[in-house]
Amino acid sequence: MPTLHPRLASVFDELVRRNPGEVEFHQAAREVLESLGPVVVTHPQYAEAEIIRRICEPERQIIFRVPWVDDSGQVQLNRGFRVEFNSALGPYKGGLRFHPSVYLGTIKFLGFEQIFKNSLSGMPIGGGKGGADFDPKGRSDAEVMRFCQSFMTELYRHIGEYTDVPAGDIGVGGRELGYLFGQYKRITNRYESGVLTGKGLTWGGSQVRTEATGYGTVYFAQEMLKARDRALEGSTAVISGSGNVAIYAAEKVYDLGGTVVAMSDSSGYIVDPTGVDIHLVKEIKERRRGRISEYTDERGSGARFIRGGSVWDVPCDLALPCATQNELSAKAAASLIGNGVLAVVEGANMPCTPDAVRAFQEAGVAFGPGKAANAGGVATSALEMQQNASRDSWNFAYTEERLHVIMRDIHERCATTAEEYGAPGNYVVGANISGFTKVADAMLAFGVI
Ligand code: NDP
Ligand code: 2IT
Repeated sequence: MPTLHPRLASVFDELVRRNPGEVEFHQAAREVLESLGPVVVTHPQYAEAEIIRRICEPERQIIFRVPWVDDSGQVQLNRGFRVEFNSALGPYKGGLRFHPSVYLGTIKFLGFEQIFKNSLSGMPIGGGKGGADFDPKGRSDAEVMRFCQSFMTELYRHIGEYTDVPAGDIGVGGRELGYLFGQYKRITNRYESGVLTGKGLTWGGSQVRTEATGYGTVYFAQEMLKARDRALEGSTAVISGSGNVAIYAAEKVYDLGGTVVAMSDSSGYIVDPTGVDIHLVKEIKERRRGRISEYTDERGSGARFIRGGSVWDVPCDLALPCATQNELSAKAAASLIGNGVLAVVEGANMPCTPDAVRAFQEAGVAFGPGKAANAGGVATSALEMQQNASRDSWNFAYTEERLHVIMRDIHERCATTAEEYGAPGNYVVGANISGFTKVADAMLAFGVI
């Protein structure tokens, strides 16, 4: 593990002591602190004003009970969270995750990442994240609706267009956002479109928001490859996950002339050497809420399903982890490197372990961290807020072009900052320093609050 500047080491020690057991939060914070060494030297004012310590402490953390009744009449109980991490640049902004593994440490790591990602996006949004340890798998629509209504019955008092604007994440898509928005509107008696993003197109949503994270990740990958005189056209890609981010990343890989050879879900992965049929994946995962294993039954012809195992054993030029945190280990990195991968670009949040990231960097593989590469989702959420505020709606082509420009700008910001701080080509350093300094300058301007 790289050593930390002494000033940052004491911040990290304090963070571990104050947040015991929250290992993902420790991991996300450590990565940012490792990048900030040169900033402490060039900008002593940040450390003097304790900006780095303050940025590691959420402004507010809300934990609440979510009781609901299942289809058999049984009372169920979940725990809900909203961590309002930093509002220096705008209202707290970040998704809601519904997954049985969610605990405070998950939401804190995601909220922490979100501060720097949102800053880097160039949009006026702060950082936050929320969710619950609710498992939507196997639940009926009516059960998901009752859960969402109960969740919003507490959450509504903490959010608002100028305060905190949630959206989707794992387990939260169009269906859940519909139930959440409906309940917010009912409780508050306000049609406050800007309170949530990722809304349906007929009730205040933005074109391209559904596609934005996946499309943006691939636009970012395209810029990374261009910077190395390589092209996405003609390349093969392996994508983990088969949810929102993975599906639209795959769609954009095809749009730009590449081929997706493998995708996965939590039970295993499919390999289709002639190219994964993304229409079939959409039908199975989006429409039927089925399992990726169903793909081979319907596709036939050479496609295989491997239960368990690692999707990263499939040789490819481009690896796009789009499922969940720490899904790509050092062992998986060694396998990808051995098979000649050119670039690894994170569609998910923190999917590569620190050892895996180091292995890619040491092997000279281009590595795009999630807080830069997947920022297209939240950036398009900010475009949705902009449309809601002006009661306008833009067409698909215009909105996608805005997203494309945003992703090129983020790439440029990361590359320039990395170079400025003596780490050319290191997008982790570029993203962390660039994201941090903007927030830190705003916090300095506000004084000690
Ligand atoms: P979805 O719920 O749509 O899809 C998640 C996918 O990842 C599914 O295929 C799921 O498989 C798989 N997955 C989830 N948890 C695990 C796990 N513990 N182990 C193995 N596989 C898992 O979520 P999204 O596509 O929205 O999110 C994917 C990632 O992208 C997350 O890290 C999220 O934070 C990040 N992200 C999402 C954004 C968005 O706009 N939605 C924006 C930026 C980042 P299964 O169905 O079997 O559970
Ligand atoms: O991790 C993320 O950036 C998201 N889940 C999207 C957040 C948002 O507010 O659109």
